[in-house]
Parts: sequence; structure tokens; C-alpha cells
Amino acid sequence: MALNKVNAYEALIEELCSLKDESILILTHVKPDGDASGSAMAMAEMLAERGCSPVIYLDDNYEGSVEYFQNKDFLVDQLVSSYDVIICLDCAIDKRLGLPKGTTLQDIEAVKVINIDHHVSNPEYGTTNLIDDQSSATCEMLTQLFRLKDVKVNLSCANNLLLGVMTDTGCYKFNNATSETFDCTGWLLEKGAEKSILVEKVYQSTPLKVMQVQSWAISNMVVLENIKLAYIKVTDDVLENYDVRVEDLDSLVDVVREIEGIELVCRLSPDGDNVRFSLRSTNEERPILPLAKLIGGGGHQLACGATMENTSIADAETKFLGYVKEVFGAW
Ligand SMILES: [Mn+2]
Repeated sequence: MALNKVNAYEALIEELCSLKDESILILTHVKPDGDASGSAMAMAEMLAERGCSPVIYLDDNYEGSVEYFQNKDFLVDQLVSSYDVIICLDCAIDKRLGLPKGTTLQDIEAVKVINIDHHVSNPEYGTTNLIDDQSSATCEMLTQLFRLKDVKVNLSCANNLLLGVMTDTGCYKFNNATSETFDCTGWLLEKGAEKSILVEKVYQSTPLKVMQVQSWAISNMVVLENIKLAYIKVTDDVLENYDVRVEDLDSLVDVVREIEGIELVCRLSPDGDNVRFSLRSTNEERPILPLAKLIGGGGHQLACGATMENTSIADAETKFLGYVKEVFGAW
């Protein structure tokens, strides 16, 4: 790590370790994935080990594999009007924070907002910000922080940290898994993280109906061969026919990007009156973030998302193809 980065990490772990009787609210992004739920849980466990009483408010649209590792004791289903400290984890923009309907970050009074994230597009909406886009996962950042002071990491904390690192690196397959990622993983294993249980719960527990809808998706995806792009339109009918939720299809883009000759993968899915885009690239020279930004979203160069508001899947597809042409050329 570069020296200025080490200094930023050191300052933040000192700040976290100075917390005591403060009221602490932990938040993460809507539809929490392994890194979001994992980082929220790990932060709460670490603070609780130090005598703090943090609470987590979590959007409840998460996958079963993530839920398995959650310590429900930290979860609250209501917020009060003010907290001493709000800690935001793995959330690129404050309007994506999982909060009660109609509530924004600005509605909650807080002395401090600590924003820890690895999304390059994070505009530093906290009063303290640690943004590290070189880190594979927010859970890797937390692991680095906890290692610096060798704070007590209990079993749930270690498991949740490894959950985030594992899922955000596609089980170490993606380019973001660096030597530091493996160092952090080694440290977590030393702290007792249960790798085999994580692999079983995350990668070997896919419900049959989810496998079946993945098979439908691969049979029905549109492939634009010249630009090595594949996209899938998930409709409400498909979700109903297979009896699955959109969250169950989070791994779909990762399955499709394993196909030879495909570098860019997009999934369009319904989200109430809106259409949600999940975007991936396997080629660092062809980042897909510019496409996400055109649609109005953000995230990482190779893994990002966006939402088109008040539109049908068909209209969203037309607009999307126009943007694709703009960024990647005609096919
Ligand atoms: Mn993440």
C-alpha cells in the first residue's frame, strides 16, 4: 500500500476505535449482496466486541446465502431521528442507501457520517471518507483496517469479511483479486473464517429453479457477436413462471460472462415501474462503466449498474441499444 493510503487507513481505524457510547447506525446499499451485508455485519461485530452498541438497518431484498451469515441481533426495522455516527458501507451514492421508504440520508441527523467504499464513482458524501477503488471489496478494506490495529475479530466477523471478499472477486476469478486480497484472505483464515461453509452456502446451494431460469436466460439471451456483447431481458412473466425473485438472478451476469467470446454482459430486469441494468465486462480495455454512466448509473469499471425510471423493458431495450452503439460501436 502507498504511504498516503496507509495514513488514511490508520486515521480511520483510530477514529473507529475511539467510538464508545455513541449511537451508531450502519447502512449499506439497497439489495445488499455479499459485500454489502458482509461489511455491515463485520463492522457491527467489530464495534460490539469493543463495547459499542451499533445497529444495522438493512433493505431486506437479499439472497439466502447472504442471510445465512447475518447476526439478526444487530438489525433494526425502524430508525430514530438522530444518531451520533452513521457508517455507510459499500454504497457508491447516498441515494442508493437501503433506508426506509421515503427516507434519505439527509433526513437523519448525524454528527458524523463515515463513508467506506471501493467504488471509483463514490463522490465522498460522508464527513469522513475512505474510498479505495484498488480494493476488491469493502470487506477487503475493512480487513485491512482491522489488521492495522489487530482488533478482535470474532467468528461471525471473519466469516462476513470473507463472504464479501469472496463474492466481490467472483471467488477470486476477477481481475480485482490482488496479492493484497490473498493476504487479507490468509489473515481471515487465521482468524477462523470458515471457507468451506462459505463455499457451500454461496456456490453449492443454488436452488433448482434458479438453475432452471439461468438455463432459460442462456437460451434466450441476445448476442451481438461483433462487439462480443450478450444481454438478457428478464420480465415479470419469467420471474413468475419460474417462481423466482430478481435477487435470485444476481449471479446471472457472472454465469454469462464465463461464455467463450463474450466480454460484455448486460441484464435488464424489472424493478417496479423502473428497469434495472446490471453490467459486466471481462476486458479491462473495454470497461462498461461508460455505458452505465450514460444510463445514469455508476459503479466499477468492469462491474456496474444503472436504473432507467418509469419505463417498460421494451422501451428500455431500445434506449439501451442506442447507448451501446454510442459506447461500443455498431454491430
Ligand atoms: Mn462491494
